[in-house]
Amino acid sequence: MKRFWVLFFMFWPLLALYVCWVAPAYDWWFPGAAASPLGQRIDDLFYLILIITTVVFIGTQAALGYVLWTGAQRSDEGSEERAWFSHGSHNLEVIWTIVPAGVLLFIALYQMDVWAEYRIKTSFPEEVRNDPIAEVTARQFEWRIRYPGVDAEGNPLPLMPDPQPTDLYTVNDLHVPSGRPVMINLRTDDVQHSFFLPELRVKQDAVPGLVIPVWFEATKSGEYALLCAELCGWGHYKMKARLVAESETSWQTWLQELKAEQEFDGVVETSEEE
Ligand SMILES: [Cu+2]
Repeated sequence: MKRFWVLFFMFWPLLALYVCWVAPAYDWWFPGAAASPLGQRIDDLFYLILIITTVVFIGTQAALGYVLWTGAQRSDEGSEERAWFSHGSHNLEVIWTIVPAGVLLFIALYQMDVWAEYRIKTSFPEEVRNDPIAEVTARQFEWRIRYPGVDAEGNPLPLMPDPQPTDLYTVNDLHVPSGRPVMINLRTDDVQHSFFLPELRVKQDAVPGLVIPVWFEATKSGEYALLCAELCGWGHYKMKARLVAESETSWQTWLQELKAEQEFDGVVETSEEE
């Protein structure tokens, strides 16, 4: 019976390993490869930590299995003692404190560059640091996007902190050029939300009272999900928008179309006489 329990408790970690092993083949994994260069580096960090924790997990589970197995054997020998008592090992304790502390310190230092590039404005790509492409305002339950418009010659205007008459607006539809970094200013009108681009590995809380710069780069043109990752009320589930990354020219064209649509006064002139 004791062996049954030994095998029972050894079965679960083995099952966990098996599930991890087959998960990618069944798509129980990331939503595809990272669609941004920084996202790729974030994935690399994730895999590094996954490898470290897997090695530790297998090691500790194997040690646990060994102790269970030998412990079960011991009480079968008919000895008086029902268990083997230990008061611990000072040396072992020192080792398993210092080794994880070292590993944690290594991870903390190793990920600093990626973190800085992701979050600290002075480490953002220089070309976008002071040039937000749009302002994204979360509210219950949608994303409102404000673009600085274009001037009469079609040149893009800079984004002003306050709304301008030339601004262009969309809801739940963020368009950006692909293949280069872009920065948005993130705000919220009401409660806390979270700007989440899973394919690009971008997630940033929108905090009342703050304007938070967020940058990203879509490697390829395409349509990506833009979700809210902070439970923000009853309609949180429907705070789903899209990010459209497109070539510089088609993005410019889209802006022009948006401008024309927004400036359309509803009057259609016809050439017919009388
Ligand atoms: Cu939300």
